[in-house]
Amino acid sequence: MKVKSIFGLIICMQLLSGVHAQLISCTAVQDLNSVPFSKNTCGATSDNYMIYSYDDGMAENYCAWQQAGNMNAVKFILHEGPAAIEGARVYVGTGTFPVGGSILNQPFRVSVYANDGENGMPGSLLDSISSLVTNYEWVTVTGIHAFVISDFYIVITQLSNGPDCIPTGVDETGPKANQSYSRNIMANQPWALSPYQDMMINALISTNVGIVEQTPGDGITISPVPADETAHFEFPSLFKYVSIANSCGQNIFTRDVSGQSSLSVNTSNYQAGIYFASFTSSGGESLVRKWVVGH
Ligand SMILES: [Ca+2]
Repeated sequence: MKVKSIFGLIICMQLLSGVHAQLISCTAVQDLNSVPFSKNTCGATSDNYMIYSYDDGMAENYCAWQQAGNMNAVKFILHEGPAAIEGARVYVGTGTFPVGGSILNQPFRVSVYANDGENGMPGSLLDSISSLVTNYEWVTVTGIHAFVISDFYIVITQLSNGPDCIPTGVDETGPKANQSYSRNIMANQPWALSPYQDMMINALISTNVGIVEQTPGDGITISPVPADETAHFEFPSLFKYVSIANSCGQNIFTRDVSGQSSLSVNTSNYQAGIYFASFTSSGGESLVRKWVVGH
């Protein structure tokens, strides 16, 4: 199954030069990209990750902030969770925008945020890395290690003032995904849907998601295997929350376990199948374990 989808992704890359209609068949073989959206493209540039994108690869416009510190983001819908985010890429064009500016070697930051902020906006910071505009067109940044179990944001923070700053390409070809958001943090404004759609910010998602089923020594056990009426979780008392997501990445259970080292969950109403348990510390760090319910 994995091999099949990788082949599909490579074919998609070859089609990126223009035959957009055929990209739909590519999205069908890649579950993460199964958005009912014909422009949603995917491609593989290495054996280790695939590109999750809402743009058609060609910029009709660009945007950039006047002030460093401000942010642009694309929200990615996670259809098959969870996923490991390895990095991001952003289309910066060929140096024609911002007019009068110089974009090469300008600093920016790539961050992955969970969608747990107010109104589903970016909330918890999952990982972040700083980089420079090393080249024209697509600038790829790896070194991110974020594990997501629901929709997430890739945020580009501008770290230099315009016009000498990173621009973000805008794909104005319809239909639009309208998944692009902006935040003028220097003016203390909240996240809002951007007037610029669709920003050419892509997520790099691992193709070999390593869900650790049992890691000796981390003190987490989930029993029995499979769980029937009840699942019993044991874990170090350092965790604040235990949450459970179904195989679609939807959170179906969260419990504050401060000071506890075990938890029993009634699973009699759970459909048989794969689930993910997240053990989250007060600092926001999570361990995720795959487990199974069978009746
Ligand atoms: Ca376009």
